[in-house]
Amino acid sequence: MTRKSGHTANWAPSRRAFLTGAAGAALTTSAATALPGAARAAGDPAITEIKDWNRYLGEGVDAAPYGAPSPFEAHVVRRDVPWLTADPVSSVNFTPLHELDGIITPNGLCFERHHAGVATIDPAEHRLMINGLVDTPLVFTMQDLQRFPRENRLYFLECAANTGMEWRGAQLNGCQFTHGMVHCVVYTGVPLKLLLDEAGLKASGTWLLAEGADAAAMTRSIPLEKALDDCLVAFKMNGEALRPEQGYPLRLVVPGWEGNMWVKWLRRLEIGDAPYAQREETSKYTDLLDDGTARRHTFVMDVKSVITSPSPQAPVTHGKGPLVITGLAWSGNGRISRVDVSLDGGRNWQTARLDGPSLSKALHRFYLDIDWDGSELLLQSRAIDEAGYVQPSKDALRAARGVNSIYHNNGIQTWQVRADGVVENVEVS
Ligand SMILES: Nc1nc2c(c(=O)[nH]1)N[C@H]1C(S)=C(S)[C@@H](COP(=O)(O)O)O[C@H]1N2
Ligand SMILES: [Mo]
Repeated sequence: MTRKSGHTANWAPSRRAFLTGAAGAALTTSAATALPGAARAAGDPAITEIKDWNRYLGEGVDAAPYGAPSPFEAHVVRRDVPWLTADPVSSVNFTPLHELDGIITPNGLCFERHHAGVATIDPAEHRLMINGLVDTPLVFTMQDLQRFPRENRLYFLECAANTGMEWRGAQLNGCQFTHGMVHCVVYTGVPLKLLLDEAGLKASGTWLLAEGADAAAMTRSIPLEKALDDCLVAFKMNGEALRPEQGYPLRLVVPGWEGNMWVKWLRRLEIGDAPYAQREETSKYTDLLDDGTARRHTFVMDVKSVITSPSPQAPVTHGKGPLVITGLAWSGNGRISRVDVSLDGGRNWQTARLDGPSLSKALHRFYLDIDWDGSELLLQSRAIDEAGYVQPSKDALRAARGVNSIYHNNGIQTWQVRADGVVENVEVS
């Protein structure tokens, strides 16, 4: 506070006096309305007094060559649950869904799931190989890949373990932790089909093995049909280079399918005539059923939704009256056609308002704007996709799949909003 303007200081008191007088009169006529902000016209110092940021020059253009959020948003970060995994290099953190709006996840907030830490790759040294049942095995540099026609597409990525801790009952107190293994960004990349055509597929090829360049050398089998349909080899997210955490310089995009198949730090694609039975598709990412058999190859992430606010980390702090209920819905089968919201644990449902673009295999944003009477709510959301699938209750899921599962839980979530506005994770099935 080195520079002060005598001018402003002289001017401010008279303006304050004026506002206080005017507001006193206004309040008597508008006291009956419950308009948010109406009472504040009585003379809130935050509007009547000039703040330092309104008085002094701010930082110049070069203060942050790569921008960062406001310091007042410092709490909006990915978070992990330390007891979930033994070590941070084979672990996960979670997208702060309760703080976000719209459908795009900012790059720095996309949850991370690594099996052997983040590979730091020099793009000049990175290669993508295509081998196996092809006419001509090929090795591409990053520059080679950028000479193919490229496309931009918005997709969600959801880890199959998202909501896995909630199978048996309500566990983690916040949608960041129960549902935060999902993100949605615009990918720029080359359709995988173009690269496979360049190598020339042999008629006997039916499966593809994707391999990462990280210390886990993660590998997954993908049916060739999917690879030729809508998969991308992506090098950008939300317009800028992939973040290291998301697979810089190259990742596979497998729209609508479980996140584990979206191999990061992609270095090799092998064409074969059968699935490769890798660790991540046999002992992991399979669903142990009640009869002791395991469901395998559950690739599609089924229709799902969650209310992001109010939620345990986003309580209602403003009391009764207008309340915005909002959340996200998504489906690996295509677009979301409808989202219903219940205020009473699933007895009655109202159709929510979808807002923003409705794109296949992308997050959809929904809202229900209510006038809250201050009584307890049991909030639920239920999404329906364009294939006609309806998000199931957790009881329906358990009836079909038992309680041994970890992966692929798309059951309906319940938040209890108490009269004091505090929100808890509860189960109502
Ligand atoms: N090479 C490699 N690819 C990987 C992984 C990995 O550990 N190594 N993790 C997978 C898993 S389990 C998921 S859920 C997604 C997570 O992607 P994200 O870190 O961009 O959120 O990447 C997948 N791709
Ligand atoms: Mo995952």
